[in-house]
Amino acid sequence: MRQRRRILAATTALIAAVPLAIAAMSANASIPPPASGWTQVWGDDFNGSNGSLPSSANWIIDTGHGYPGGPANWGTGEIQNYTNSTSNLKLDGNGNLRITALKDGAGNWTSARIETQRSNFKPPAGGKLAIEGRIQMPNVTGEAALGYWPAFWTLGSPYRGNYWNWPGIGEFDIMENVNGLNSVWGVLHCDVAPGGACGEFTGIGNSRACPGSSCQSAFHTYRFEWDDAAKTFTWFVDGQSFHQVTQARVGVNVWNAMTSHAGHFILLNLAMGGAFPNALNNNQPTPVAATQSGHSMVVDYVAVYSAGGTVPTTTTTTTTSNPGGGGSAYNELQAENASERSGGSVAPGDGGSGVHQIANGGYLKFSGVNFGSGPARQFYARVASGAGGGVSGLVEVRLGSRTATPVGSIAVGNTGGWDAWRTIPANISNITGTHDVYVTFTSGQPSPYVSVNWVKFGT
Ligand SMILES: [Ca+2]
Ligand SMILES: [Ca+2]
Repeated sequence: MRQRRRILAATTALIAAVPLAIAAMSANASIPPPASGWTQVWGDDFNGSNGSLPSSANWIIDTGHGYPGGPANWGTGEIQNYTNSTSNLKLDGNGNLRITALKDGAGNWTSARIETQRSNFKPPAGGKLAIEGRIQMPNVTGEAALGYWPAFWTLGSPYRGNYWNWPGIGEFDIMENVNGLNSVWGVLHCDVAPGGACGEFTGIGNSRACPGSSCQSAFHTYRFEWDDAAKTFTWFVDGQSFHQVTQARVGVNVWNAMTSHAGHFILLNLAMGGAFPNALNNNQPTPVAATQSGHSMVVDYVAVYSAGGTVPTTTTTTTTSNPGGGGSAYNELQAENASERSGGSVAPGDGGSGVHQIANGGYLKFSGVNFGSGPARQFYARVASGAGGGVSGLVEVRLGSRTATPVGSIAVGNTGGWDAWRTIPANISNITGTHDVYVTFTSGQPSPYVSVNWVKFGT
């Protein structure tokens, strides 16, 4: 499986020199409710008494040095023995799972690895799936951290019981980290190895430092979104997107091989040693004599959410009556009454109704809008956004065609929630006469980022 990683962040070893005095945040009381438009489909909050094992209804505990009949050392070169001992794997009584790596007097390492009983996590056709975990990496850095390799990831269901069909069945590394570096790696493994569409054994990855507090000193939220409509995989840390792979990049056949089976299962493990930590230790073996025993990966929750799925949001075109058609540019043009609409869905809000949760590629058309002699110099949009941190996009105005050059635009990020409505103005060049007005939605990421109640113009 996960073999070798690209060496993207060797220089981040310098972070070990920074004092790490920030206290770890405590566990959440519960799995957070889904964002608007999403439904929680599975989760484990790891509540239970101190010293108990995680729920056997949810999790399989992997033990030893590999699956029976599978690759040695779990296919990665990691050296630890996985056990089901509560010294290595337990609930802490405060709502967290703790996986702890331990070295015994003879120098042998033990740790733990679990995987979900369910192996059918996938988005509804045309919808989205999000896999999210709130995790604190082992709180150890520098030489004492060499060889630590915590991971939160998935494998395609056909891997279970076969063990030799990697990477064609797909592997999504939602969070990986080695050697106590302040970095999260997100990686896709696919197709064949070595080489192939994902450039194995490296995979298609990216990394970044954790926002705010380091990955080691605090909990962070790691999220992976699989969008079956947009055909994208997107990686987030604390709501900030840092990696995306599109179907176009790997090709339809490779994409289908990792998405058209029953789905994926989710894994949590804390490995010691192996190809990835060794690669970031100047290709020298890890762990080393100075590697400290007893540090834990702490997991507050793992949750799986889904959204949409009946109709791909970016290809839905609805023709409606248009009370504003032929009307004045200076009255509110109601989004829900647009002559044409692509994306989002009509729903109540802001004391009326609007088109909610529009993503990249959506648009609204208002036919025959009369600007008179104006001239109009202002554009206003009544919008709300509950988009995650770092998620944003543009609301653009175009005349005559939805591919015309925009005459004005508004950048929209989180307004404080999907019910937090604001009127945002933008300057536009002088407009007179009668035009078909297109309001278009453009973003570099696939998540819905804006709801619109109405738009209007001013002089
Ligand atoms: Ca919890
Ligand atoms: Ca409205």
